[in-house]
Amino acid sequence: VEAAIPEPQRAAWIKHTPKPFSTPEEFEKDAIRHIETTLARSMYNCDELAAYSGTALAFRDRLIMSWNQTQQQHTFADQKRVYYLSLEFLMGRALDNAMLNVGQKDVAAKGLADLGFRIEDIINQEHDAALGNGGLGRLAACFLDSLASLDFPAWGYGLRYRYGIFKQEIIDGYQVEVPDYWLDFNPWEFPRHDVAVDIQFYGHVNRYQNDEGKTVSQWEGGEIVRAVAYDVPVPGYGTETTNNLRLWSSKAASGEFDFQKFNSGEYESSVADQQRAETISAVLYPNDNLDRGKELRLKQQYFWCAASLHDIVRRFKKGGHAWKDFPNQVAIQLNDTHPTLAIPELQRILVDVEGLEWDEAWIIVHKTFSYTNHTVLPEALEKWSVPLMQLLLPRHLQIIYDINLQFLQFVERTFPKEREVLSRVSIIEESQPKMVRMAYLAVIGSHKVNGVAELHSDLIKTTIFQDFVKIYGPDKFTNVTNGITPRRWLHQANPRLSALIASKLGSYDFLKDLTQLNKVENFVQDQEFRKEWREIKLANKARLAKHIKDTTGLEVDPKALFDIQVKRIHEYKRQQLNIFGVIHRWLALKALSPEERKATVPRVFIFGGKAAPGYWMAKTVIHLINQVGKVINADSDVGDLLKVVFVEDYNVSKAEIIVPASDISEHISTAGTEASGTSNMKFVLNGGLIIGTCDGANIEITREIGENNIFLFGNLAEDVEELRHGHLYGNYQLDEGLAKVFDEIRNGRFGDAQAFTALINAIVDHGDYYLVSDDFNSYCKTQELIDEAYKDQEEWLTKSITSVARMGFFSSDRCIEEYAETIWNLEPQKPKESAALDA
Ligand code: 6GP
Repeated sequence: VEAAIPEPQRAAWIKHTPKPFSTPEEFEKDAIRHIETTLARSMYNCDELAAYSGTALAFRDRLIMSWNQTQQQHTFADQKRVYYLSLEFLMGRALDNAMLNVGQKDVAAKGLADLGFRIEDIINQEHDAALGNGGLGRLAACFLDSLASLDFPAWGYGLRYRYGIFKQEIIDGYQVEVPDYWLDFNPWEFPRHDVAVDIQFYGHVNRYQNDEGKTVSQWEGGEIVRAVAYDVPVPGYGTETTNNLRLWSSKAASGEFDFQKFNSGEYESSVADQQRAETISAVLYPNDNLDRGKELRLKQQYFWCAASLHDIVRRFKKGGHAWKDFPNQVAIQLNDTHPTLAIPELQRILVDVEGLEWDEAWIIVHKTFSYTNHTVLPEALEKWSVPLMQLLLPRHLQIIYDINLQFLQFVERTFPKEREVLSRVSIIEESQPKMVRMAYLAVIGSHKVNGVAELHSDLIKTTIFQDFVKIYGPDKFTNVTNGITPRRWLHQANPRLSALIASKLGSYDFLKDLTQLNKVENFVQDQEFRKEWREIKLANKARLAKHIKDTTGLEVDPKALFDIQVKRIHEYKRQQLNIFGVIHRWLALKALSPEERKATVPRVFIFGGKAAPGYWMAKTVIHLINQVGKVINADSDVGDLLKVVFVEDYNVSKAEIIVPASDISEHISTAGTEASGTSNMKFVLNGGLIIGTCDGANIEITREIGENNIFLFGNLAEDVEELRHGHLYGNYQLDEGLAKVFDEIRNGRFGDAQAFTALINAIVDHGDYYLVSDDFNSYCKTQELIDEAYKDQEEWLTKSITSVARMGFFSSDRCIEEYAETIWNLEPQKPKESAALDA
């Protein structure tokens, strides 16, 4: 308040407050000013990167104005906010999204054309913000878009990694990881050097009596690292609301370097301190659905949780409310268990720092937090070793022990006769060394726990959290099926389809209420509409074919059936099933006469995705795909009837090209392993059909679009356990077709057979945990059905249109409304002036 401009002088301020541009000329003025002054370039020195930078800065100015307005309004309204804590935000590019969300893309296109640039080229200059691995991180990004578009007072909190997920290069068929220098120029962030929090590590706990004779604990000594905030504006679509994503960056607490050390000649060690501090936010761990238990990762987690909570508590205290009101002002959503340390940290702040009694603090904590589980895979469930936590966070470990003690006493009172339950549900696993089970801590410290698709939410109740359902009752556990933002995944990625739909529905309102897509079904027999739909798909395939040609040199025919599997490479996602199927198809094709071959449907199999650098089996799958591609693509027997492509460095901006270009996409995880999947939703929303197992959200997609519009195959989740048991203890029978595929690989058809031994042995010798052989026949048969179905192009088109029309449920807006109502108890805060919806 002391920093406010005095009343009499405010008129001058208001007069000169920048006005957002709304014509091409005004846009050009802003962009050119930035190019000339912020970038110190001229018209003789303005390449596409400079034009991108100027454009981005002009849009950033617009966003920051609505950001200021939104934040002021939210502070003034003093109502509940939600904080989404996620170690990953896979945002992708920001410019196209910003232009569309503020409704000024046409203006910018015209302005850029006046200056001699094509807007697509300018958009392509931007580096993806790749601060995530896969589904979990992209979901967080879709949620931010929905939260802003629906005017919810919401902040994201994450880490500002200096290096995002590595860039993938394919060299001689192998994945090679290259660092991602995305921060070289990033116009979308605002450093807030005034928002810094000192974070403590190591040290010891002191217990003493305070003046009132109460025993209190104090965490003392150790090391301090500074967290500095970087803010990224998140614009809503068709609204003035611009929310904030706050990313923390680590710095040495002594500032640039320790001047005392410097002055005493210890220059090197003062620089080393600086570097050690910066290491905390240096890299994103490149594991998807896998926990590695590395010390630096625990440091990242605490650093980010502590900085975020400090910020949240500071904002709460400014409102002057009583502590018991904290859960009425603050909801904190834990995106998987990565931010679980926020639970003991809030308890520590309330008890040790603010002096609340343990029990009243715990009520506040428990009402504030809720937790989303994203996986049942055992290798992904986080556990931290007790000795490591004792060293790094001694006070938190005590608090966790106290939480556990209270919880176990409660369980004992409730189930006095079932003593074995106690060791099963204890937060501390009695192993060597002892481990802290983070998922249990998250369940105990939250008022709601949700899974991300119906099957998954049922599974967590009967497997990993079974005992907790008994203890707390079923109401604590709920489902919120994932969703995707139609702004990025339809409007931005597939502008022609979005425009076609808008032309029939009369407006772009469906982008804010995706259920309106159901009206598309009225046009399914409209010949003109069908023709355009088909042309758009073909054009999208041609765009992808061009990308493939430019990046790999391979020519593929856009008229062929495009069959796409893009996602992280993982044994449970079964890219190996797909590539074995390709080999099977190739063998079948070669066995046909040239005449018979002519009657078959040409297919292009397109793969993409990163393997975790230490995940050897996943890397072997990438190698096999590339080796198979090399052989098949050069085989004149099959020619254009079969092609295999691996698209390098799959990321969000590549997905925007790939997703609209599918005829079929593959979502073929072993039943019960894929929590939800979200790319399945993206592909169907863009008029592609899917082949999939009865897993994750595939099941709900089927329910919405109808069984006739999806190609399901394979064993059901309920049968998986028995099948696995049979593999180990019964008489294991390898599928015949698959056996022939393995023979080819073993015979060296695809290069050094040794390279693929482990992949085959996992199936034939080690129990085929992912049921590749069990599902192989059903998979191949279903692929044949797809060939047949594709021959009837009219029927295929009907399926495509009908499916899109029925996808309204899968908007992340629906998903966020569910969280707001059933978990956060959160109301939107409409901006005072709202922008009109606009392309
Ligand atoms: C993923 C799940 O594997 C995917 O099925 C789901 O759609 C996505 O989360 C969003 O809910 N999980 C992860 O990426 C992960 O690392 C720990 O979970």
